[in-house]
Amino acid sequence: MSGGRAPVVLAEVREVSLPLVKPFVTGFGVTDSRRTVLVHLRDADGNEGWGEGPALDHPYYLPDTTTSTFEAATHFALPLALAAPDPGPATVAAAMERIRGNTFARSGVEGAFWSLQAAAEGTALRSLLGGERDRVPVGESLGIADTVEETLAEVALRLGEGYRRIKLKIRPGWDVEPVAAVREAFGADLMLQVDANAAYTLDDADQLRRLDAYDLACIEQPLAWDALLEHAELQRSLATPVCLDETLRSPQDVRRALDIGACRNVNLKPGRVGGLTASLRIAELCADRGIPLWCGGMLESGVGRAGNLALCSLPAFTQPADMSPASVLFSWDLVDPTFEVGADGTIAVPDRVGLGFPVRTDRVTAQTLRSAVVRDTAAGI
Ligand code: OSB
Ligand code: MG
Repeated sequence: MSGGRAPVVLAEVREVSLPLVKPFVTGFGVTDSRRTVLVHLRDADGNEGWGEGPALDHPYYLPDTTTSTFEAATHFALPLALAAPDPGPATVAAAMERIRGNTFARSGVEGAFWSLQAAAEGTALRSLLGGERDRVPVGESLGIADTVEETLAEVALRLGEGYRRIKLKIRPGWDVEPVAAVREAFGADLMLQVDANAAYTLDDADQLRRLDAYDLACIEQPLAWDALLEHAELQRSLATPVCLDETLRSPQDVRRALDIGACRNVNLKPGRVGGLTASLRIAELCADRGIPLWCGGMLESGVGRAGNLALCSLPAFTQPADMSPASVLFSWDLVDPTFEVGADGTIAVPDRVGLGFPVRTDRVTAQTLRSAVVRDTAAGI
């Protein structure tokens, strides 16, 4: 241990269950339970760090699951991080680079070191990341509904609450009809986009091209999670920008996708790309190339959302983030007070020291399904 950081005296991984208000229906299926992974650190001065590895319960979005994330964080990511020389945001990211994939686990661990560092320095996470904005515009991601009427009612509700942009989940059989209805009902000024969560193939290109008529900000992840070349082929025949989500799991993935024209818009989720260090690299890449960038969401608790929000305060994020307030997803949050969307469709990025939101440790404890204390034998804890 060197560099003036107080040593980490507690390092634990927790699997917690968050009851969803209603099932989230997408192109990959129904998500009706939500377990997530938290990483908690404490240093010898009593500063706390919290991070979240928000994989889903199932492997239908990406290979990572809550279970695999808990295991990878407990047995590999956190031990490697603790054994890094002078563990801090940058050194732990480098120490965990040996791990293949398991981006959500690495992100949860790194997030805890970022917020611990902010707490120890007496600064806000946002400032540590170099963020400038104090409010960020947000949009809502609407799951697939049973009827078009239900979707129209939900869009009206969210626009009334101030949301700046609407993203509709689509899949074969639920695409042009809801998109046309929303465009017709809410007019040309509505920023509207769709997310297919990998539910189409190149054989569906004609159907996807029909969406060009609705002036969408982007079509997110139309093809399979690993279909990089196919997305480039599709983008060549679509007027609407393709946005990639599942396919982009590292800064290198983003560079490759942009180099071959597989997308013209980027959804960045810190969990999916392995953490905030990789996110900063991607933000720089997109800013350099003039690519519209926005922060996606993984139905995170307020712990994960806090990191996303701090990241969104960077100027490279040029489009509204997927960031429904926790109250839209859960009846309560693991942070309290949590954030709320203002009437102007923006959320305040806190300038509080550390994570930015007070963690309700009583709720974390009550919701914990299992936990593991990780000891760095080299550091004697
Ligand atoms: O594809 O963007 C996605 C949630 C879970 C998994 C994948 C996605 C989503 C969302 C929700 O769209 C966005 C949010 O967290 O508000
Ligand atoms: Mg998506």
